[in-house]
Amino acid sequence: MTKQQKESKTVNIDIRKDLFGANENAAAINAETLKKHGVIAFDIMGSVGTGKTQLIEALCEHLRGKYRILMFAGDLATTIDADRVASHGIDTVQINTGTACHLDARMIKLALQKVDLSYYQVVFIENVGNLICPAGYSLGVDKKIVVVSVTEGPYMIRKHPLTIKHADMVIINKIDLVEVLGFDVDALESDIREVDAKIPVFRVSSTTGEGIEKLIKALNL
Ligand SMILES: Nc1nc2c(ncn2[C@@H]2O[C@H](COP(=O)(O)OP(=O)(O)O)[C@@H](O)[C@H]2O)c(=O)[nH]1
Ligand SMILES: [Mg+2]
Repeated sequence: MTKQQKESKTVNIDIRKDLFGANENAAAINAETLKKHGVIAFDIMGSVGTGKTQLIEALCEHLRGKYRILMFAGDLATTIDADRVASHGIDTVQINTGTACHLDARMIKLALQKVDLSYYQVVFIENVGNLICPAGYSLGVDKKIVVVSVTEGPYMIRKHPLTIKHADMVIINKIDLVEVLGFDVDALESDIREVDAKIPVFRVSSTTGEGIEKLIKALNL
């Protein structure tokens, strides 16, 4: 055996473990920071166009007299969603991710350092529009909420069950369009239940306000 062979070593790098480990550490710090300031935070995930921003706008309209609210807008490049929420008199923080298809805990940690958290009571985080990537990255919030809607067709849960597995609550939005689309909401809800039999599911319309008060109660707000 040559000297080279005797001394050779193999180093295994588990990228997933390192990446997710670092994220989990940052998420734990975020959770601690939010708890220390008595802030309740929600991570709102879902595909582009399901109504995440409109839902946050509807929630803010109901809650802004009761709580001091901060919204974090995760977006690749624009400030469109932050501007929409700001038009309701809500403070916002824009997080542009560039090419990243999701927010991660380190981005939220940085953002939390830039605000006076002692002023706020509720934080809504709109994740980057994507039903797949955000699911695996904890942000350190109290509840992960997935927004799906009746305009994405009937198969999105069956095609993307992972997001539901990581969530604490599912919102079926745009319920006002069910009749005109002839959409089978019960079938969609049973697809959700196939993935997680116990997950709370709420049917709302962020446009008409249907179901929003019931949702607010369920969020303990
Ligand atoms: N009819 C109807 N339209 C909605 C509802 N929620 C959102 N929308 C519309 O759907 C589009 C996408 O909503 P948006 O909040 O931007 O989705 P996001 O990409 O998930 O943030 C917009 O044109 C909204 O006005 C709803 O409950 N009912
Ligand atoms: Mg949006």
